[in-house]
Amino acid sequence: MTTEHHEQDLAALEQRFQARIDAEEKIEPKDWMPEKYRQNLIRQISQHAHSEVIGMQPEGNWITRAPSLHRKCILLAKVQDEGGHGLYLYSAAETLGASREEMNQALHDGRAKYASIFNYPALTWADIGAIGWLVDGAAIVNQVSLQRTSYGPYARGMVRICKEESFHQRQGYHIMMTLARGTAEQKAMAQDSLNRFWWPSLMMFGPHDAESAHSAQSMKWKIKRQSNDELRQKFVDQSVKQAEVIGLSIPDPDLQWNEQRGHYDFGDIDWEEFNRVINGDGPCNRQRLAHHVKAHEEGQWVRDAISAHEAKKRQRNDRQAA
Ligand code: BYC
Repeated sequence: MTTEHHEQDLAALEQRFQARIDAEEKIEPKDWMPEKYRQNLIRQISQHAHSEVIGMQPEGNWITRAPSLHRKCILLAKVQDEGGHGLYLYSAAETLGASREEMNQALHDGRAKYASIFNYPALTWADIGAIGWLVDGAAIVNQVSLQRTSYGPYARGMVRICKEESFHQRQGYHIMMTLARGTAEQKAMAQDSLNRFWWPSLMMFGPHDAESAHSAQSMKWKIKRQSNDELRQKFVDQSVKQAEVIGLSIPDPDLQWNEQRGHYDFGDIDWEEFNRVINGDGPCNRQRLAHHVKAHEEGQWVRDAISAHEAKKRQRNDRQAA
């Protein structure tokens, strides 16, 4: 085949692919897809998976210090859920040809990112409330939208993840509500936590649409269904009312209802801070990554044992078949 023919074939395949996307068909692992679609999905899904797993660290830190047995059981279950979410997502990325080893290596080398929010410390028990309420709350807004993403395995993974995230969000809000109704000291602790987690939560949605490197192509391929700014606005609108109900105030003097837009206006995000954190220089980046590398190395014997067991099983099956 000549190069010209090859290019014509490729253009026809790409056109058919876009027509399937436009018709709201889901793309499945064995379907033809443009290489850039595959790469972009591996990037986003693996970073999403890394976020779930790294996100276990700030909360895991509080399991032994939860204020009651009941809270401890709930937090333990929630942190385990996050690990499970990571596994669904790694599996979805594996259907695109990425291996777990490659994805882990990219995380450890600093080539793959994870959500900026997990580079902030969980300093008090109220932070566990704020993480559930705001961080899981932001994650749900983003993930509800991703339930309609064009890649089948990712979309189906999101449906299940969203169900669990809504429980996580409620447990966080319940912690905040309990503290806000408690002593003056407890209420102050809840407010301090909201003050520290509010702005980093808004950063979870990524840069403004005009600055977002991947958005235009991702929207065309329906990998993303709503833009970074649209989703951020949705999150602000829902959170203002939730803060009001429990008597906490959002730390933004520019926050104001805009009758004309039908949305809240809000202040400027500190993009310098955002860039610092996503490029490895946030308050806990080094600590989070070092912990992940250590846990991965300490788990080597488990991976070795599984491989040895699989090899023995194969040998046994081969002998029986012979
Ligand atoms: N943090 O072109 P853009 C959870 C990067 S965890 C770090 O707009 P895109 C939970 C971006 O990757 C929930 N990096 O990118 C777990 C890109 O860099 P690269 C995590 C960020 O992909 C435990 C560059 O900036 N959710 O639920 O179109 C406990 C340019 O950005 C961030 C997901 O991962 C950020 N905040 O849009 C509690 C959802 N923002 O890759 C809760 C899936 C941007 O070129 N992901 N960057 O090096 C997405 O929806 C999209 O990837 C994003 C960014 C909206 C995050």
